[in-house]
Amino acid sequence: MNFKAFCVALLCALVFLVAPKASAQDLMSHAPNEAQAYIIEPADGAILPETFTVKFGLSGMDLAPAGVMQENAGHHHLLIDRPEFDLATSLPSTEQIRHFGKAQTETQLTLTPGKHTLQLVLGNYAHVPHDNPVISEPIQVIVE
Ligand SMILES: [Cu+2]
Repeated sequence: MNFKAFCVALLCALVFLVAPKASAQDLMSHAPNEAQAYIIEPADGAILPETFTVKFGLSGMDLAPAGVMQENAGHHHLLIDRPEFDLATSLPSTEQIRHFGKAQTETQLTLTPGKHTLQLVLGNYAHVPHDNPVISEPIQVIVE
């Protein structure tokens, strides 16, 4: 390694060491009190085929794709069968926590027959729920 490369490597190491680590708190966004997420479709208690459409509603805020830092905005996450999650950090992407990071307003969902619970939670550009969490009422559906 020549001297210049050594200096660059040393500088990189220093920057890495002293750079403040972003905490979840820093990544949180504020949501207005009147903001509401809600499931437009299906209706609570609906009896559905295995594949059905879920339509997402949002009022008092705007939709923005993941990665786009915009005030009073976020993207939907569909919670299936009440997964546990932390309101103070980025939502993981799992079978039970589906991200709609392109700011989609609906999806086609396929679930196994039986009772299922659906709920929406808005996340900001970094997939973190807002500090005034925007969470819909859960609905229950029966898949036949
Ligand atoms: Cu997300």
